[in-house]
Amino acid sequence: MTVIWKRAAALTAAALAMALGGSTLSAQSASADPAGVFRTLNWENAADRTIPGTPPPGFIKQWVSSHGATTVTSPVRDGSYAARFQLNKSDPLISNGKRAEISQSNKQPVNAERWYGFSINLPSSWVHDPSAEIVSQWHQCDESNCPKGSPPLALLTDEGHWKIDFRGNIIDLGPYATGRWTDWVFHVKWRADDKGVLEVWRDGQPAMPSYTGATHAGGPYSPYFKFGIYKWDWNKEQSQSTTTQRVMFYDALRLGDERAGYQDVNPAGGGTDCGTATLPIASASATTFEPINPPAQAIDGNLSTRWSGQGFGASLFLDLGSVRRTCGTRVAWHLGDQRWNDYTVYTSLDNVTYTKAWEGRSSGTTTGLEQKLFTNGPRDARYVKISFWQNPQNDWASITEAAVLGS
Ligand SMILES: [Ca+2]
Ligand SMILES: [Ca+2]
Repeated sequence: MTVIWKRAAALTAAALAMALGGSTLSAQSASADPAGVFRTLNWENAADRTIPGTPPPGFIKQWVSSHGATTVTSPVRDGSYAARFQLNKSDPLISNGKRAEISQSNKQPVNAERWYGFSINLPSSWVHDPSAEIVSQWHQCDESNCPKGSPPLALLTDEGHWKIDFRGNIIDLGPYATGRWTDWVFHVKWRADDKGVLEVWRDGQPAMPSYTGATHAGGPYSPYFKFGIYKWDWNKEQSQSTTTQRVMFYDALRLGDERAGYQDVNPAGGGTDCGTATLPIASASATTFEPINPPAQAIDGNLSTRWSGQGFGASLFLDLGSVRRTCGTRVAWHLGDQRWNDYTVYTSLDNVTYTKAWEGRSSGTTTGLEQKLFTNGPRDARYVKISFWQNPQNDWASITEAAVLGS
């Protein structure tokens, strides 16, 4: 289903990428939580690993069984730990529903601007089901003078698709993939007047058109965030569901206020898997090369050997051997301390369709490896293409070493 916003201000993907690009470097070098991120819950801090007995500090327990919410060491989006939620159809009710959720306080400040970043891993057991389930939601306040009704915003899975329910509009985001992490960033200005904003990104790409206008129905508080599994259908007498259990993993939650930005809460920005890990490369090839400098010399671990190919658009291809989660490259250029090189990094799943992941210029001040994280965060890829455009001295692409970052 397609939603046409009455007051939509659509942001093109290109404009968004440009807007995001400016803040990429500062976020990459940040070691502590940046200003504006008021809570990180990535389960790496021992004091946060309180489940299933009690909720992490500052959060509220909304699970009833010991299997409801636990920490695990695999799979993880970042670091060494993630949360695992399990909801069985036979579980008792809590807060009038079948749910295994962790909740913020229900008293969020009125007119709050918030950034929410998190990553969800649906395992292969997350089979298609005729009834939907909510995996993250923003619930209106519970006080007596709050407007009643459904949560103004929810992320759900339904019939094999990711969907957003925003004030009763269902926005179909297309099929979900199981067995991998999907990164989400939500930016909301919680307003009951026309000054509200909703923006959503999935895996570094805009997931829906930007929306401006009222984001909730008002009241003395802004909506509060809950995450985990909520499957209301299991509490109906005429349940449509054909499943009896749901298990999912959740990691890299960051909550930011109006001082934060996209990269501050982006799961890809804080993930250790994008800091130091380089992926094995099965083989290298190129569109062109001179016989004494073949493409294999760009992946031999030796900065004194190189691939050299002549001409505008000369390209080096790196094959990872299988689809991996990739998040950037490290490239060292021959004579890299004497001249810069303009180049573009593309990725591909099939070696047929390539999409741009990064574009820019090397520093011109080092012969060592220079790291460039992908502009819009991690992506699945098997093939990485590095295309040379120009340097100030000649028309030769000469890369001494190239590596791919990922997990
Ligand atoms: Ca973690
Ligand atoms: Ca080399």
